[in-house]
Amino acid sequence: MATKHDPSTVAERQESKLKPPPMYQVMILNDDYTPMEFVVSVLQRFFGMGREKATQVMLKVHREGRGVCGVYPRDVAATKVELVCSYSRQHQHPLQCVMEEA
Ligand code: TYC
Repeated sequence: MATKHDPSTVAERQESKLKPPPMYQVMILNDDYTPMEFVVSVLQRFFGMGREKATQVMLKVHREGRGVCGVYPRDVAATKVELVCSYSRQHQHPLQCVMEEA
């Protein structure tokens, strides 16, 4: 067909218009009651950290008040927040987990 667009040209134009999806930092907040060991286990279980990295992040949060556990697309970040909060409540700990746009 003479009027048909060259598909490669169309694809190129669409590609350049698509913005990358916004990313979200998932953070944990310090509190006075959650045991350090529990926080380390959460960072290992839900954020795939090794024990050393998890311990470093936990201590940073303990000293500075908050810290980043990972950066994810919105749905993944929201799911992590829910899982960490419900897991912490199941274990009777007040650990807070939040997300904010990166
Ligand atoms: N501050 C807590 C304690 O002294 C440990 C802790 C670290 C709690 C990080 C929460 O996100 C947190 N037991």
